[in-house]
Parts: sequence; C-alpha cells; structure tokens
Amino acid sequence: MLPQFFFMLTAAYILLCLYLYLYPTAIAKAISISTKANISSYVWPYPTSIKCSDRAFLIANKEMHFALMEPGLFPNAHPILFQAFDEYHHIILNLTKQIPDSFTQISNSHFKLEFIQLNVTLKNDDVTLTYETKEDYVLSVDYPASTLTATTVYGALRGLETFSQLILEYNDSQLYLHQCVITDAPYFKHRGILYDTSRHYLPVSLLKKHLDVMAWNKFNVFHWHIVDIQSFPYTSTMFPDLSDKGAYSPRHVYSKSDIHDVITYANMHGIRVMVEFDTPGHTASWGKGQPDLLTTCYQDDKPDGTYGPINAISDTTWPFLTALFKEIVTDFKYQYIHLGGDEVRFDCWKSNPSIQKWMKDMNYTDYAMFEQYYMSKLIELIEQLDKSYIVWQEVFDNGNKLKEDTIIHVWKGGALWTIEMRKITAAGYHTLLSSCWYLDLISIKPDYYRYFRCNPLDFGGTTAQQSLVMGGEAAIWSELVDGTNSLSRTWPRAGPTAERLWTGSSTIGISDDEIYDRLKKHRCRLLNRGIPAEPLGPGYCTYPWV
Ligand code: CP6
Repeated sequence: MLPQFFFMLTAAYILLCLYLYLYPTAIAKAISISTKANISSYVWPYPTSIKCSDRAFLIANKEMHFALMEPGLFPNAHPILFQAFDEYHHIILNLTKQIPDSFTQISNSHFKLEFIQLNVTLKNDDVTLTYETKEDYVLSVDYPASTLTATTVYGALRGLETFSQLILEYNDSQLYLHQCVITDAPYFKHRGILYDTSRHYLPVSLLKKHLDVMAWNKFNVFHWHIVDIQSFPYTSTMFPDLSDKGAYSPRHVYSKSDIHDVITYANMHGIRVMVEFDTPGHTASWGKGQPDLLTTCYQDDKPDGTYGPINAISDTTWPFLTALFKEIVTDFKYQYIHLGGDEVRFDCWKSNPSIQKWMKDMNYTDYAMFEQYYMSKLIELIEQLDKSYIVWQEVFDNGNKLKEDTIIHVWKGGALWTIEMRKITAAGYHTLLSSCWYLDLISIKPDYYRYFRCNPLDFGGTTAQQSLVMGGEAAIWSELVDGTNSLSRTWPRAGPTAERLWTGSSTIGISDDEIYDRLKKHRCRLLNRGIPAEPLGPGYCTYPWV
C-alpha cells in the first residue's frame, strides 16, 4: 500500500508544478498574436529539435538586453560572447526585415514584451578551438525572458544565431519574437568552406565578410587554400622572395598581420582556420622565388625551359621545406594542416636525368613511388612539428603510409566518391567530403537540390566506417571568382552544405518545394544583412525589393 500512496502523492505534486509552470503561458496564449509564419521554416540550418507555438510576442521598444549568468566564472568566454552580443544587437534591431507574406492582422491586445531579454548560461570557460569543441545549445524563447544554455561559448554563438532567426519584422514594421524551444547540436564536427586565394587574390575585408556569413550558417572551418600555381600571396619572413616574386603584385599579398587578423576574426566567431600548402604539384608560383625547388623538365636531353612538381631530391629542397613549414605552423595554430598532394603529373619527373638515375639506384620503377617518397618525407617533417594533417585523396590512392589520425579529403566527382569513401574508411582512416559541393561550377539547372541531398554517410559502409567521416567542405575554387562575385557565387549555395553537415540526414527527404521555400527565406535574410546573395531561380524577397 505504502509505495502506491507515495506514488500518487508524487504524481499530484508534479501535476501541481506543471500547472503553475504553464499558467503564465496560458495567459500569453490568450493575448499574444497568432501568426501563420511557420517560424521553423525560417531557421537554417535546421536544428536537431525545434518546437514552436503559433505565438509571437510584439517587441514594444527596439531594445535588447543580453546577460551572461555568473560572468565572473567565464573570463575567457566573456569577450567572445560580448562581441557576439554587439553583433546580434545590430543584426536583430537594425537589419531584421523578414516580412512574411502570410500575416494575420494583429489585435490590440497582443502580448507585449517591453524589450528583448536573453539570459545566457555557460557550462565551461574553455575557449580553445579543436576538432572536438562542443557547439551544442538549448534555447528557450519565451515570455518574459528567453534563455540560452550552452556547454561552451561557441555553442552560445550558434544559439544566438538561431535566436536571431526567430525574430521577424511583420508588415506593421514591428518586430515579433516567436515562442520556441530548441535543442541543437552539430551532426559533423568539421563543417568547412575552401577558399582559394591563389587564382584570384581575395582582400582581407572580403574574407571577413565570408567569415560572418559562415558563422550565420554554423560553419566552423575556414580552409585557406592560400597558394597555388598562379600566385603566392603568403609572406614568409624566412623566404621573402616567395611572395616578392610569386605574388601577382606587392599589393596582392597577406602580411603577417593580415593573417593574424583573419585567424583572430575567425576564432572569435567559432571558426578555425586550416591552411593548405599544396605540394608537390600546383607549385609553379613557388619556383619564382625559390630557385632549384621545382624539377627542371627535359626534352631531347636538354632543359626545355619549363618546370614541374617540387624536386624531392634537390639538395636545397628539404632544408627549405623544413624552415618554411616551421614558419607556417607558428602563423597557423590549428592542429590540422592541409598538405595537398593532388593532381601530381609525372611526365616532368620522368624526363629529368638526375631523377631517372636516382630511381634506378633506388630500384624504383613506378613514379608513384617517387611521389610517395616525397609525401612520406613531408609527413615526417610535419609530424616533427607536432601537427596533424589532411591530404587530398590521391595520397591515399597512391598507397602512402600515413599516421593513424590522417584525414583523407575526397574531391573527385560523380559516383566515384562513394567507392573512395568505402575504401578509405575500410582502411581505417578519417575522411572529409567535398565532391558534391563545388560551388564554383554553376549550371543553368538548379544545383542546390543536389547539394542538399548529398549525404556524406551514404556510401554503403558499416556503422564503424561511417563513424570515420568527420564532415565535409564546400569549395569555391577561384579561377572564375574574385572580389566582384565571390560572395554571390558562394551564398546562398553553400547553405545546403551547411545544413547537411550541421543537421545530418534528417531533412534530406523534404520536397523540392520545401527546400526552395526555406532556402529562399534564408537567402532573403542574407540580403537583409547586406550580403549580395544570388537568386536561386524565379521569385522575389519581400525586403529588400530586388
Ligand atoms: N586546384 C587544386 C583545383 C582543383 C584541385 N586542386 C580542382 C580540380 C578539379 C575541379 C575542381 C577543383 N582547381 N589545387 C583538386 C583538389 Cl572540378
């Protein structure tokens, strides 16, 4: 008898608490407005869980207060969070112009919030950005105050963005805050965009704009493909000739303070900067400032005046690479460095007599073995600098011996990527996918459905194999992209990548119409925030009137 009695007592107590807890909400229902905005369709990328009522609270004064609970406990997180408070203060109060079409006229008795109040609770003060950094948050948007709880400050930044997306301006020119509860966390830990600053130089101010938009899309890795064949804008203190002779011009370079500036700006937005120095191919611009680095190509037993990949057996190559990478890792602090290794052509190596002789002496027959020799020496060098590394898929395909935590970056297209990911994960390596998300390749047919429906886990591997997928990256290669079109070509078309990497596959099955509707709203929001995001197809935004 006794346990049942206690059970009933407890149940009665819980019901009483629930009633008291829900009571103010019940009042709110009676006098707040009812909208047809379907607020969850405004949130991009889609959260793990979102529950909204049809209530929205009118914000009487364009005023907003953020607070960090127990601020004394968070000296590291404090400046990061308060910069974000300032940014979202501006975004929410000055840039929100998302006017839904379907809006039922509000009554005079709507539920008013005097101002916006958001209270933030953090669980720890760890601000180091690693692959493992937690970005989860719980957001409750309600009357009279909203609350945001996050493990780290970076989770709070993600939650702030979501919060900003739940505030709409209606056609009465008033702001409304929508009542929702959201529990959210990223599906993949590596969610990046590759930017190529060699084919065209991209100014630092532009890179920062991209970093803003990346943060609004909950991306967390800025993959900086900083140098390539066409130009070498990285300034090295040890080897100033590299940019003096290899950059497009003395103005088309990134100084040490530019690099520091970009990294700090990225980190303040929860984005880590992963730099790529792509070798041994794609290095023509390196040769201008570093003689003897590249292989001299021969024709009919004579140098033909052209140069090939880095010469792995030249006397000066390894002292040079050692010193250069030492400098690089002091500029770029992130644990991972991208070593490239893609598209290495063997014809020049084959034509060079001293390489031919070396191959014979070593009993090497295949030039893939020469490439392997280069990559394994480079990898050894990077390991000594205590860094982890990412390489393009060819380095795996050519059978290099790699450290266990090496990440293989899959970029080749078509159906090949699924086969490649199966092989890589079967060999126990971690992997990243880019094949489906080449933003620079535009077509007359809408490509964003295809981007949206690309699932990095859909390659037919076991659960254990799937757990090796770290995420992916959209790529905006810059042969046809510079400061004039970089923002519009990247946005909103990187949005689908953002959602797939943040949300996982849970939204992959929504209809084409729904993808279009949601992505269009997201694109209109980017326009409101001053980004010249390109259109997805025929249509319009309610604001601005483009
Ligand atoms: N540059 C470098 C590129 C590409 C790669 N590496 C590339 C090749 C083919 C396509 C897109 C990009 N432009 N350094 C391959 C990773 Cl379709």
